[in-house]
Amino acid sequence: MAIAENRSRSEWQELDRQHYLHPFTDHKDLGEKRSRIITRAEGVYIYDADGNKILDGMSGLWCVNTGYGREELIAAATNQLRELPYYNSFFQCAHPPSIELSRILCEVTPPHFNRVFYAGSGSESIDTMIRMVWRYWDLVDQPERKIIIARKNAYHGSTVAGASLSGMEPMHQQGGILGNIAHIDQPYWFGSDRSMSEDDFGVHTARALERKIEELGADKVAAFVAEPIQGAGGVIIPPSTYWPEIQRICNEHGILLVTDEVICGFGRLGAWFGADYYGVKPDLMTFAKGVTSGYLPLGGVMVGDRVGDVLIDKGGEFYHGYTYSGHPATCAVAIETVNILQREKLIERVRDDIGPYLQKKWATLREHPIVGETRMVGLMGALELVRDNRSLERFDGDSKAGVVCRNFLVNNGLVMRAVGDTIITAPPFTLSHDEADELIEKAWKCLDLTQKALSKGS
Ligand code: PXG
Repeated sequence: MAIAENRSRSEWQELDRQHYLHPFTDHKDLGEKRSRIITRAEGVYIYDADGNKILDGMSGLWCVNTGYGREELIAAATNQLRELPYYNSFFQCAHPPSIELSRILCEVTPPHFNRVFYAGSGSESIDTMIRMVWRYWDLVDQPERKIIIARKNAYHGSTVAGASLSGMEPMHQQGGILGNIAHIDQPYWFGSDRSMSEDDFGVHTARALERKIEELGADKVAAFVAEPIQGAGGVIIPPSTYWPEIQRICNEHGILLVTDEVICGFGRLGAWFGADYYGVKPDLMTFAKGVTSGYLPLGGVMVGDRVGDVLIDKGGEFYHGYTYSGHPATCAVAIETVNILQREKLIERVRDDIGPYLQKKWATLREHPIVGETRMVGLMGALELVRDNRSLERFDGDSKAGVVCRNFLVNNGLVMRAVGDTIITAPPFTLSHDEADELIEKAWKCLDLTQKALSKGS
């Protein structure tokens, strides 16, 4: 049964304005503009309270990877809620869904991952990971190794630890940021002065890690944490030289390597994890979002043997955990999500079929007069808006080209996100070829509208 179906769109908007504080939202501004009320979804489409059908080019928020309306996931949740809606896994208790999911996750991750710790979200996974990293170094008698290095413009969540580790200046300016965290530049070639080749730039930006380690002292550095491809920061795809150099540096200095797989994990790049795609061997991997296809909230940390063996052999009790660590219904949905990915070969589909299909079409957008670069790996892509696609001159910040384009997109039935003047997309793995064509046609049309609107304004 839908909730209070009889309210009109404007009633919902008014109640929303009065009572509901949204994430990352300016409420004065929202109060004037009003929210778009999304009422239902099916396949790769969402529907709003006015009946508009909108192609979801963001899979919700990078999570509904197997698409909306999945009866198998709904059944997995309801069956589990009926059988055992909740029990904790503190005090030497466990239940079949959390144990079974643990087994499955250790099977789909690289062989050195044999243990998992559950959380309720990506941010909680990051907090868990940081506490684990510090605990590890204490247990191996190097307690002075405390500093965690992350990257500018990274997004790792918005709890105190998540916001601290994230490299987002506006978040840091609002205070409450932890110590023992340092940031280095991101491997954003298009955003650089482009005086280096992409390959040289990849090595150069990876070596920023080495320079930072030398500056801080290797004996003070605990870990390096990075998204395989930065998501919320604008789909920053590193040059192919980047990750091998990062791996070398972490190995040489003995520091832990952590990949934040909250977006890249569970198939987004056409491989199970970003670490698989780039051929790196992280010690820990954080995950959330795609593990349940977004149907219920679940996150966690995959613990590699280097850390796991020490935690267990020497660690005693780890004073950490959440009420909802390993929640039975979320674990049941995650098990079924992995089943769907395997049964329907959706990750292979991203790698061999819809991924290459959309990538090829996406690349044609580069011909549009206001597109300076297109890039996409698997089903995770971005395009850069520029004033002129030959000189690559960027719009000035005041023109808000990204926001203008994003608004045209949603009003024309396609959700993509704007990060500054970068337009990003991450559609569900079930996107058909026709739906991919629709995405590209709508994108082209909205680029035209954006170009017209901005040339009028200038
Ligand atoms: N790590 C990464 C890589 C993420 O993308 C988190 C951690 C935190 O997850 P939770 O579940 O605590 O939100 C994220 C979340 C955006 C956007 O605008 C991206 C995220 C969240 C909200 C908005 O692209 N990613």
